[in-house]
Amino acid sequence: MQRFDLIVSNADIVTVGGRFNADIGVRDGRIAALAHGLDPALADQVIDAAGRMVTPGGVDAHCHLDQASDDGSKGSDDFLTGTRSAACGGTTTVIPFAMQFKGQSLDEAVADYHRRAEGQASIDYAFHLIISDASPAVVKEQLPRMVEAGYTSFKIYMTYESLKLSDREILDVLDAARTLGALSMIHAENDDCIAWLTERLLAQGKTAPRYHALAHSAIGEREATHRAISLSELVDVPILLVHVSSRAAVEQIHWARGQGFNIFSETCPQYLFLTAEDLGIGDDFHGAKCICSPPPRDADSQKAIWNGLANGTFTIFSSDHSPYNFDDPQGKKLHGEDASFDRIPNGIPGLETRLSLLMSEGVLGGRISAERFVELTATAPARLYGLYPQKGTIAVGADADLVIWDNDLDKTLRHVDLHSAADYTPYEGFKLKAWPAWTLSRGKPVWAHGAYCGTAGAGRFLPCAAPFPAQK
Ligand code: DUC
Ligand code: ZN
Ligand code: ZN
Repeated sequence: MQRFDLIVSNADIVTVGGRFNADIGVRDGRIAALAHGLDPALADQVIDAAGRMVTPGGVDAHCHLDQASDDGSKGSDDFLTGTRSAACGGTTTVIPFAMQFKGQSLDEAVADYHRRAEGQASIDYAFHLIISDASPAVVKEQLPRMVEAGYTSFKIYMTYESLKLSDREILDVLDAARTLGALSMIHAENDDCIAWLTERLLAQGKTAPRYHALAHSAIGEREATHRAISLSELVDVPILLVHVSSRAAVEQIHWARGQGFNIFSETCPQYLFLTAEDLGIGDDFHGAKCICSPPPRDADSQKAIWNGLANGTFTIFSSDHSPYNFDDPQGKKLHGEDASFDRIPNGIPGLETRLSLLMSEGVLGGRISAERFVELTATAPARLYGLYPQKGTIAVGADADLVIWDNDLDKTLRHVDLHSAADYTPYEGFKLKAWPAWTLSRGKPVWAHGAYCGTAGAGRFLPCAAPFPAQK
């Protein structure tokens, strides 16, 4: 008779392939049995799911934790506080970035981020690389070594002075990704459009946070999205467009899919639940709380993003968690409260609230199915980044990363109830119908009875497999 460390009984299990009721037997951190009527006497611990929905632990494939900067700013969350807040919101795997400074080797960048995560993370983690220096040594010698070692996705910026690559450099990185079977993630905004619009707005005295949304226009996002698609077509390699915010960009992706191009795309909660109006009225500096790039758009774009989630245009749903404290001289007030919008650090918190917002408004709001929720938040990111089936599903042999949901809540989202080190949430006062009752990371509770119960250092590094066949 096989014994279990844990049985989660009477679970309404949701996977991409369907929904079924069963007990989940867990041994040594993995799912060892999915069956009806597992004998509770065979387990050290039993959690009665009481017919509640159980989904795979969330895989948040876009978050910035303890990311270095060269301008004196400092993000709120390190690996301790970021993974803690992720766990409390139902996420059990994060993929933050190992960022390369220009002139730095990828080996140094990766070693630096391993040091930052060591002993801190309470859930499992992998790394994407940010490539800001596409020199031949990096592209030809270092990238192959990195892919071999389990870093199989690269973020490429088309904007931000210290990070952006030229189209020529992007082609070089895409070509390397093709040869290695890796995935390039592209931040698509037209840098010259942003610079030109910013200069004009500032010259007109339009400096308040809300002008950030005008400087980062949907037209610039559409153009860069189309250009990224064209570069991917030229090299004949898949790409992922990250944090898609506007109807105009969604239409480009839809078009590219129609052409048969291998284009993946990601969107984030801020493009469903915020608009440019959240960047403030008049000169109100509080609008800085919602400054991120691309910025939240309008109701029409929100509708296009919801449609894209429902109809399959989007592959994954991530947070782009990149918090800066509002009341902090290293955060949103880096250059004081009178700073022009272009000097305010970009990014907002979202790791902890990603799943509950989408469960509440997407699944319980009748916009997407529970199966699609699982696909967007866990299965597809695990597949795309080479972590499936260890992560992203509920199946025998998979890690026992599970969320047991309370789905009949009438809860108000409050920053004081969250576990990130960020000093605000952009979703203050939002109504939620759902929140995890339990989050289990490899069979161990990290969130239960309304409290964090994880352990710093329990999270393991996950080397990723290359998601695509290598091409000559
Ligand atoms: N934009 C990014 O590209 N990354 C982090 C945060 C942001 O706003
Ligand atoms: Zn980005
Ligand atoms: Zn980001």
